[in-house]
Amino acid sequence: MFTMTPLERWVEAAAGMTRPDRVVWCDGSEAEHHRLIEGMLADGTLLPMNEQTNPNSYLHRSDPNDVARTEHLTFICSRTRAEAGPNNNWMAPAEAKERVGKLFEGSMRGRTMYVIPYLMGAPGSLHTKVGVEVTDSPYVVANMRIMTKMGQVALDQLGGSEEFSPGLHSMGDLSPDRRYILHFPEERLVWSIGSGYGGNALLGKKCLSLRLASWMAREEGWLAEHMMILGLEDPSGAVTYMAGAFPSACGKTNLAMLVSPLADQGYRVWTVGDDICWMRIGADGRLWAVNPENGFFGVAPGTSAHTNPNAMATLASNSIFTNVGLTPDGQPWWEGIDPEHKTPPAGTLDWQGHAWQPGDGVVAHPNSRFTSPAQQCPSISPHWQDPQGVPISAIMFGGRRARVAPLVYQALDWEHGVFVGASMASETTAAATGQVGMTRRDPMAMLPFCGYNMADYWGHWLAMGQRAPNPPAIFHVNWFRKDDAGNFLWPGYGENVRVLRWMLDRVRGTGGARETAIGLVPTPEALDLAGLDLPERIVAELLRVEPADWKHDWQHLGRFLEQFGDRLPPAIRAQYAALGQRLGATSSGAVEAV
Ligand code: OXD
Ligand code: MN
Repeated sequence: MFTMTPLERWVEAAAGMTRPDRVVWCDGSEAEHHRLIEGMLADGTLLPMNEQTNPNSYLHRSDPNDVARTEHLTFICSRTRAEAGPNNNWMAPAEAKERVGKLFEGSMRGRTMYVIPYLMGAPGSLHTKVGVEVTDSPYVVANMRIMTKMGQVALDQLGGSEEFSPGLHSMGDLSPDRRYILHFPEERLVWSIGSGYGGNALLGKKCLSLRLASWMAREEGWLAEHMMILGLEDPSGAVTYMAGAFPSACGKTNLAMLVSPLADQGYRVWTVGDDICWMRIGADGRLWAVNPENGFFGVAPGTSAHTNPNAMATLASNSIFTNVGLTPDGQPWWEGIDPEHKTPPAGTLDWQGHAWQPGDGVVAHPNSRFTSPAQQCPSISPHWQDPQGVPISAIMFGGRRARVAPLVYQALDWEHGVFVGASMASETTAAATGQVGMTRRDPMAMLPFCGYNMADYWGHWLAMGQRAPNPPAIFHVNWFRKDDAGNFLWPGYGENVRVLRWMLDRVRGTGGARETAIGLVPTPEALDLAGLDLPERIVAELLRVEPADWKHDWQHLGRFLEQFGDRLPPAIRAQYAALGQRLGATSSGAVEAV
């Protein structure tokens, strides 16, 4: 007798609620892809690009109301509010299903429902998770085909099992008033309605691989992090892997694809991933990391042959561009794409399709993106899909800090490193809606992505350090320090390899450092700055630790940590107090509460 698999039952229930005209199961094949693209070209969802310069690439313009992740409309629907923590919006699961279920009722009438089985990770790897997204957006299908391993490969891995994470997505009417991105971590379930953009709609990325995965990782004893992963090759040919957490649009992709000015000395960078990193403790006691994604969903503005030649080569074909400008000969255009030309060629259309004139606003939306296959990246590591992952020797935490943080410092040990990650802060960017340039605390760059109470998350990080006999060294970096006139002090981009080199020296037990109140800062001689022409005064400024600024930051941090109350792990509390003591900071109301 015919019995339905758990997946078939779930899909049937989803269709029963949303009432699509047809249901299409995606197999991930070329033929299916072509049919979808043809359909989207015909109805204007996609525009063709220049087949000579950008083969097999398309432009999509999203609704102008739907251009970035919407954190205020994103919820964790765990059974209790305390489980979600002050770092998340929370809705009770029953209330969420009742309220948002009404919006899904019939939301796919007149549309096709696509069923996308996908893998996050390499087929057969212990790290890999199976997801299934149903969506009424063919644009989402085309993006998921680049960003994940989609179709038959995922069905093969799933078999008849119920080990998959279901995600229900509908464009709804795209009104922000009826937009919800809901996560039900106990059911491994996502419901997203009212947005077709990026992390709101490509449910394998932020929703499954970070919010739900962070929850699963705590239960299963691993880490799901918002980190790029790179391999630094040294002159002996050995490759040392490093992971780095930075908030959205702070240069993770550029760092992961860095072109090394020290290549003639034998230092070069291999790309493993640019956004997500899953780490497990290996038999050797080290953390082993995989990038579960299959492509890059990179921020376009600022990307150029100068800032990131590997990204430019990656996006040169088989790519989807969202909300960039379009030149008259069908090429993508964004601010910074051509450092020689600040304005686009005459006749360029802006991201909304209007003819752009000098004096108009931006050509590309500041959060415009390219979606490109990872294997097209010239610097992709030969090990980027190794099922066991790559061993991580160093973890970096970083953000945009115009003033307070030096170029780089090392944490004293794992526990201090977890505190350094918990203290992260950054000036906000266009990756999420809201004001740009405000300093916000963003621990481990996970504030928008941690699927549970962050106090428990720090507790989990601390426990992982106790279980891993050989944990990575932890560093904090800041490429964005400015002088009083507002100029960046550090050239950044490829030159960041000089900081990676110092980290490598430290991992190997060499590399000069001096101990400061916040951690170990390089001595100026310990950084290889040859050929950079940086005046000594600037180097000193880059490495300066200013107690007055840090005292101020410490108080700001205290007010942030205070929200977590009794749930804050004692080790974080102790690290906070110890930092205050080293800074000679006087206690405040906030501090007492911590
Ligand atoms: C992203 C983000 O899209 O962090 O990667 O916003
Ligand atoms: Mn990201």
